[in-house]
Amino acid sequence: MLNIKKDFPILDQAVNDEPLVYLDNAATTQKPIAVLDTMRDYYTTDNANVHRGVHTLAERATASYEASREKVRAFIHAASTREILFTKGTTQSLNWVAQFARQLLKPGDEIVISILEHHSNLVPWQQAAEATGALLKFAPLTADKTKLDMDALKALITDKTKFVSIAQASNVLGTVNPVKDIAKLAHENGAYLVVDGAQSTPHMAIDVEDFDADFFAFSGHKMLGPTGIGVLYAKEELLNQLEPIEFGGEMIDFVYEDHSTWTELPWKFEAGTPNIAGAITLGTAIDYLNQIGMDKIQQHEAELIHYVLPKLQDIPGITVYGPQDSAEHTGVLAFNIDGLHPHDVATALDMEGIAVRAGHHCAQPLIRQIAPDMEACARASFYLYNTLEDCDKLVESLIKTKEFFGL
Ligand code: 7TS
Repeated sequence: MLNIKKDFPILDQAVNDEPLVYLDNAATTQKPIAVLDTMRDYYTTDNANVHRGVHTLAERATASYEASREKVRAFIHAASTREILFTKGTTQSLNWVAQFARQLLKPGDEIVISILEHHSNLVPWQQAAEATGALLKFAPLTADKTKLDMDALKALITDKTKFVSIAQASNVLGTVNPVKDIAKLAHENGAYLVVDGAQSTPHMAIDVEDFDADFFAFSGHKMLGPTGIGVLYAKEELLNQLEPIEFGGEMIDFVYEDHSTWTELPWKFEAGTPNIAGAITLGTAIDYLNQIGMDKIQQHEAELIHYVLPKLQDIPGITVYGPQDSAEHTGVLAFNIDGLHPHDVATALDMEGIAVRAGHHCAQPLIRQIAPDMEACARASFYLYNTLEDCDKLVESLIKTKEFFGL
């Protein structure tokens, strides 16, 4: 198992007089020293605007910014850096895709998503459907409400479907959707596949060419990078057809009083001064993950879940959502305890130094189905720096919390 907590200074602190146990990694992750150093070094020695200056600092900043784009390309196995657009994060990436979709959708066209989507992969599609007269359809969960119903999804995708947009990994159920199969279904019906990779890219090896996504979105801050930087991957042939979403500096070739022309990919989509420090620092986060190896990270999380899921299931009155077999479960464990509101669970755990999230997890339609009484749940989400001791602390504290509330 990995033993790398020492690389993450923030984890070495007490919260409410208890050693911090950080289990809110699906919301955002902590940063290793190497990532913190890159941010500081960039502003200390290289800070300049990119793509415009000929002076030395501008050249250094531009070289590092573009080197980071290459690191992202390699990390997700894209064919070309022309396919890698820097954004603020998954939410902006998916909003861009839904804006692009407006350029392609006609009244009567269909968009297929699923009921387990994060609001970021739902609300932009509602808006696109409303603006274009397209119809938004939802693939349901299986009858046991533990995962996406692939048969139902298959039946929903027809030659009317123009976009299928699905999370590769759920931020609540802890499931992984078979995006390669879904890409095939979409493409057989002439639709584009959009993949929300926010919860998968930090945790497993990604190969966009292998699963043949047309668009792929993820956030830097969920994979040890800073906030405010994310990525939209899109196939080059598609980006060549699409018009930019935002206009201004950086993205133009020639500007006249009555019209303008656009520069080449990928810069045609990156209007204005980008998040240079964020992009460069994301590159260091990718280096850090690569040094450990995505397969090892996935294995580490699998071992944690294999250890902790049965212990949680043994606590009387607890319901853990998603698959009940640890082999099918990612490092996201959403749960409720009978008779306790999840906010009380999260507050009680915080008193023990444990950080978990409680609420609807930006997936209200899903939560209404899996936890109709509470319309909320608690969620412990694990990452590469978590340990078996963290798992033990969670289980002990949940038992203590139940005793405290007389349950
Ligand atoms: N898609 C999924 C599947 C997510 O889990 C999240 C964030 C997003 C999109 C949006 O990412 P952002 O970086 O643009 O905010 N999920 C969560 C979560 O589960 N708890 O806090 C944020």
